[in-house]
Amino acid sequence: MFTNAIVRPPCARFAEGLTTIDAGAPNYARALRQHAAYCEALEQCGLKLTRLEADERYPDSTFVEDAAVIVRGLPNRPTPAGPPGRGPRGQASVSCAILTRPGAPSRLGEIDSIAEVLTQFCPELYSIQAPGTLDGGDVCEVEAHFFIGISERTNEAGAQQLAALLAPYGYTSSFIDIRVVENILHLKSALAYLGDNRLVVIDALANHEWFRRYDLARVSATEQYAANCVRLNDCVLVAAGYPLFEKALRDLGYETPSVEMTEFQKMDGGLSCLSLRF
Ligand code: CIR
Repeated sequence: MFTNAIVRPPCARFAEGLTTIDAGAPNYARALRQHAAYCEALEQCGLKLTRLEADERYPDSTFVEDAAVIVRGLPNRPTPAGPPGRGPRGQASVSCAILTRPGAPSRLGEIDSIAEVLTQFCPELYSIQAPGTLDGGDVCEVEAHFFIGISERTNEAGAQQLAALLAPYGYTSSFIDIRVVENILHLKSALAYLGDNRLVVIDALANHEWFRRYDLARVSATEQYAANCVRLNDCVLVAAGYPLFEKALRDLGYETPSVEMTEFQKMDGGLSCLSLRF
């Protein structure tokens, strides 16, 4: 159950952000429209939004997911700070947040404003320390387990620090090296958890030993971008334009609202990275 999300629109310098995609510059006006539609979709899925102002200092700052990992309380599990992590309506509440240390130097400064807003929601805040690096896009929460991608952005020191911070809250972690997988910036470009023991995974990672115990919804190479989807309460929010994957999800019984992501895709951004959800 998710009740909240933090979002930030792209800034006017959005096109100056990092990208490995050769699809031309994003159209800023269209990016703003797509972001507005994304926010509306989150609200339709029942989330209350905290909207940060665009930050002109950091062209990639709309990708807020990379700046923090929000840790929700596990049912019936006391947190290190005290009582079990349950919110007022029985939903999982936030136990702590871990501020990341993005692997791209141009993004390091994004953390400060995220730290500020997270103090409103999180009883404890921790930080990844040098020489560790970690991008939130490499962190995939699956019930009481976290898959952490080792990537061009997240190094082993960062992954190990995150695992150590999560352990007292009852979470186990495992590391998945995605540096060998082509065209994948972050682990969550290739993996999503839908609940009910079901993972969405790209074909190239589907045979990984860690995923054997899950039901897999596989995404073919032609629709790889669609793997970055988000389960939000009764819905799975997907990127528009991937009919095979959308149909597969519908056949599994999910509602699949979709949003246009073309301008974010040009900047290597996926659907999940535009929000921090809790
Ligand atoms: C970057 O390269 O850092 C941004 N242009 C895109 C980050 C996308 N983040 C994500 O998928 N979690």
